[in-house]
Amino acid sequence: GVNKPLVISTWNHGLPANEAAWEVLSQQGRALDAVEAGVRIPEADPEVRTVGYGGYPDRDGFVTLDACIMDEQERCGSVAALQHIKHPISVARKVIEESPHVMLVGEGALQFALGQGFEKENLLTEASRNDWQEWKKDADYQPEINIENHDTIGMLALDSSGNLSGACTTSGAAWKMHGRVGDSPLIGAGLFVDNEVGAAAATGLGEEVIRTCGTHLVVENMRRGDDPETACRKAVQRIVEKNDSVEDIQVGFIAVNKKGEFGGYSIQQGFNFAVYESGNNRLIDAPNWAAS
Ligand code: SD4
Repeated sequence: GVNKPLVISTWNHGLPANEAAWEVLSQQGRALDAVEAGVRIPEADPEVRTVGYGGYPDRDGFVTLDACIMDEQERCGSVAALQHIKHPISVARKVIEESPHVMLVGEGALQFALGQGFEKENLLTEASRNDWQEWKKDADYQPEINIENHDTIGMLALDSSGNLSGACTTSGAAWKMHGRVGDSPLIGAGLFVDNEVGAAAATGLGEEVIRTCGTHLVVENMRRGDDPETACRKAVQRIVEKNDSVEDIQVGFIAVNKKGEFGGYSIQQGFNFAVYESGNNRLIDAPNWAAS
């Protein structure tokens, strides 16, 4: 039988996010509603410094958010470099429902959000402002591996009807250049869903995920018969092959297939993901290339 419903998401912050998603899934709700409700938890949490409100700003002190969402009909919506809106994932969903487009960026995305009734807020918390001021003393851009064990949240759900959806949301790389867009809002990079096959999400250094169309690669691997973990491992292997050294690079993938099998794999140790299945929510340490 099919292992459903099921929800899986990246990092420690995936646990509370899964709880919110499970409330939808356990009532025969739609995977799309589940993933949106799920990732809104870390988006709103100022303690999560890598997603939404309270996220680290760019090097000029602006909190700019990236997010995308994709449903079982491969409809997708995305926002990038969006400022002042606490829930970019919900704006991304509105892009599907209320616009003829897939992706809106920057000022245009903000205007769209305000037009849809979203509230303009200050997202730079005291704590993140202080860290930014501390960083500015050296102003050294060096992406960190496994930032406090939470980075982007990517979430994938299989609902009781057997449909897949996914969501991905982040404040992006801390201290990035103003205007930098990562993998997280890019369909096929940070997130990909094909309801015939499976779904995948990515976390870590976005530039490397973009260069390899990471999650599209994971889903295509599953289409050719790989189980989810193997599909993720091969996408990690591709990134490893494209770099002279991956010592300073972390990328992690998670994936789910139509049977409700799931898996994850990362370059470095330290990546984990949360899985909620059969009424039980738990964290799993992903196998990784460095240890293989
Ligand atoms: C990104 N994958 O924007 C996201 C999160 C991150 O270092 O900042 N990773 O690249």
